[in-house]
Amino acid sequence: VNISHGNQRVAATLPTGESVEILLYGATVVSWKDAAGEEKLWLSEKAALDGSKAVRGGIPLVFPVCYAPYNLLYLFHSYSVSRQVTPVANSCDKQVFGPPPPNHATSSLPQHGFARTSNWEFLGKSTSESEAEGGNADLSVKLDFGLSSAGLDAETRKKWGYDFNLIYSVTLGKKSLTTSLVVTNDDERSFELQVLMHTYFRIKDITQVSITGLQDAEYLDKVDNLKAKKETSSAVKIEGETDRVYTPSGTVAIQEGGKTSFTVTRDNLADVVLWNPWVEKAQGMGDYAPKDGYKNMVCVEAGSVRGWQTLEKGDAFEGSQTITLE
Ligand code: TA6
Repeated sequence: VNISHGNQRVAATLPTGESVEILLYGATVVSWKDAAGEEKLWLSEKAALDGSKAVRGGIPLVFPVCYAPYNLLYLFHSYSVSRQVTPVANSCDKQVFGPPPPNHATSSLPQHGFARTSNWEFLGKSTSESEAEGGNADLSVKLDFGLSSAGLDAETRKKWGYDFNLIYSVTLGKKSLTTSLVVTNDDERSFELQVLMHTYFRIKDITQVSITGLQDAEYLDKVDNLKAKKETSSAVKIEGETDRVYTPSGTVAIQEGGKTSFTVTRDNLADVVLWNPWVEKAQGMGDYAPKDGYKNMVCVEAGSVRGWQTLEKGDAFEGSQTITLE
């Protein structure tokens, strides 16, 4: 396993050719290639890679808050209650309108929190061999990154002042990539968190893509005034701007032309955000290029974003996703 650590990034290559590259900025995975050197993640040609803003593409890490639809639903709800307009009465009320008061501890943080725009430390690597069929050992390499409250800039500390520690691990295997986050609460108080692994998958042609594993899952539809719906399709197509928070029961897969390209399994991350900006939104993002890039990407994002996880002092939260190439 070849590891290079420099120029604010860490790269690893397996003897069989697979590779991964992570910026210390945001611990953002910016490249994942298979043994043939084919790039599996979508990265905007205008993505800022100099630490000036969150990376447009790869796998940005969203923590401690995801301004997902439910947040807007919460604001919408409190707005409608204050205006004595009947609030959005729907099945997600109980799950979505959880305990947080209107001015939640994360409310003054930037969109999608501070993890993806903080400077992380490279904590080191470990390799492991797993017995593979046919006796040849499957080598994998795990790269660990750390961010703690002590490492946060003062301005962010002021906005969200809890003592915490994050360890984010990226494990590259022959046919898989696992990203795992461990959050420990080092504070005297408990705090609430959300996490989302905002993966931009590279695909050849969005018109040939369908997402499976979502059937019967409830979802919040951000492009249809946040209505709570139930997925009826066994293969969800992307035919326009799509922004949904699903709570699927099992493995989700990305198919191209009916053939599975990726499967995404989750551990302790109940939700999956499905996002494609489509034409107008792609046009409106300054760091989104090429403008027709929406045809070559789909975001399938494993996370815990509906409601909040409460982390008691001294406790740890762990969530991970494993993406497998089929
Ligand atoms: O994950 C979906 C989403 O929340 C969309 O609503 C859109 O805002 C997207 O993330 C990109 O957010 P960003 O802050 O990276 O521009």
